[in-house]
Amino acid sequence: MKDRFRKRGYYFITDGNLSRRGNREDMRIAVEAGVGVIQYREKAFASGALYEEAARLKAACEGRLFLVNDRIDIALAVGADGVHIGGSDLPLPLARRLLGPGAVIGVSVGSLGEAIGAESAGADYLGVGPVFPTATKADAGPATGTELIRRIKRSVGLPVVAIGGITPENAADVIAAGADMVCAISAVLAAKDPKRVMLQFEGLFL
Ligand code: TZP
Ligand code: MG
Repeated sequence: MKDRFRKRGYYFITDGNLSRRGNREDMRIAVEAGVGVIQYREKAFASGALYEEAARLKAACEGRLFLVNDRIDIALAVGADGVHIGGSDLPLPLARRLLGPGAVIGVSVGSLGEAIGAESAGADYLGVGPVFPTATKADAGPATGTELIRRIKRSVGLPVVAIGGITPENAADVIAAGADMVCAISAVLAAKDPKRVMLQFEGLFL
C-alpha cells in the first residue's frame, strides 16, 4: 500500500554497542532533534530482554514512527508501527500476513534486482546499502556506491533509505542520488554532540 512511509530526513537506528549513553538516551536525543523514524536494532539480546527494551523505547518515542529490526514477534508485542527486515529474516509476504495491511515494512536491498523484488512483494520502503564501507555491520556486504540509489530510483517507486558509512560530509551526494532518507549510526553515536549531527543531516533536506 502506498504512502505508509512518505518521509524525508534523517532515520535513526539504535546501536547498543556503539552507544555511549544507552539506547534510551540516544532515542530521547533523536526525538528532541525531531527525527521522524526510529528503528530499534539489537542483535545480541534474547527475546525477553529485547521485548523489555523495545517496549520501553516504544513508550517513549513520542509518536515517532517506531520500527523493530528483524523481529516481527517483538514488533507485534510492543505495538510497533512496523519492522525492517533483510534476506535472512522471515519473508516479506509472511511478515505482511502477520503484521497486517497497515504495518510499515522496510526491506534491505543491495542490488536493483532485490529492490524490484521487494517492491513487487509489497515493501513500503527500501534500505539501500551499504552505500560506503562500514565497520558497524560485519556482514553488510560490499559497498554499493551512490550509483545504485540512482538506478533504483529510476526503476522503483518506493522511498529509499540510504545506509552504510554515511557522514555529514558525504550525505549530500547520497541525497543528490535520490535518497529520501539517510541513516547514519556511527557518525551520530560516536559524536560528542549527536543532536548537532542529526540536525546537520536534517538540514541537508531543507
Ligand atoms: N545495514 C547496512 S550498513 C549498516 C546497517 C545496519 C550499518 C550502518 O552503520 P554506519 O555506522 O552508519 O556505517
Ligand atoms: Mg535483518
